[in-house]
Amino acid sequence: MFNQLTGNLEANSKVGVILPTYCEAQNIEKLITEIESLPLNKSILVIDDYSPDGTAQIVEKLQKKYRNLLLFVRPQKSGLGTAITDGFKIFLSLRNVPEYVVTMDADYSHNPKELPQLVSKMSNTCDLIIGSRYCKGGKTAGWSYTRKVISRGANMLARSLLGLQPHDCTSGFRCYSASFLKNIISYLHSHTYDIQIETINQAHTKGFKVKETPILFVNRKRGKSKLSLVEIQNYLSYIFKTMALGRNH
Ligand SMILES: Nc1nc2c(ncn2[C@@H]2O[C@H](COP(=O)(O)OP(=O)(O)OP(=O)(O)O)[C@@H](O)[C@H]2O)c(=O)[nH]1
Ligand SMILES: [Mg+2]
Repeated sequence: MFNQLTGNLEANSKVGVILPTYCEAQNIEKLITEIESLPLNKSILVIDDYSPDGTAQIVEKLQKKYRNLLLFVRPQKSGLGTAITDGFKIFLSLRNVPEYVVTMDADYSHNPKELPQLVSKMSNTCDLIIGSRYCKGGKTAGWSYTRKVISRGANMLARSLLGLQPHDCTSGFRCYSASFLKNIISYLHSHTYDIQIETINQAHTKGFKVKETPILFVNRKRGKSKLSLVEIQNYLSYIFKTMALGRNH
């Protein structure tokens, strides 16, 4: 199913880290190096959409150095939602499934130094920890006024129209338990940024516990944002479809 997957598939890691990438050549090497240096038993999985800037080639070079670095290259840009879902499927299909799966952006908006803290908040009573910009102690830095309004508006809609509880429903810096992912994987259909609310929605529907922990989100310094009108439209259409059809559709 995942023919284009390379790297050591026999690793026995506690944490699987998914890095979705589209044109992150300016960020990816430093980010992987920094995650590798963390005191955590982890594997890293880059899901790249054939980035024309050579992101995947940089990862291939790093695979010679890091045995726990996996790479899955898809033939074209296919959306953040399907990238994350493919990442979940890959980790769940390994012989040694990691106990936890972390997702984070590859543009340095999420600080890898906060990753161990995120994982440490997981417990028997929690299945999803959201690195939150909007709970007490969370922050964003470097965003334009428009970007802040988009993010706040997206959260306001998810909370008020879908009844989701977290203060930050759209953050991509998260830690999931593998048992929760096994339970919801066949229900995930999001193509783009709506994946972030679809997973929370699934947790609420199926009675899994979601918590937040504060993070500092810093606007990307290198490379371009991939958030476009199409992504915003997809996000809104997920919300309205869920309202119309109910949570279980
Ligand atoms: N594989 C894959 N990765 C994607 C796709 N779209 C976005 N990404 C990655 O997902 C992460 C988040 O995308 P960003 O462009 O940073 O989106 P954002 O953080 O909402 O927007 P900014 O705040 O403007 O950076 C980054 O690591 C991107 O490279 C996609 O279609 N395919
Ligand atoms: Mg970003």
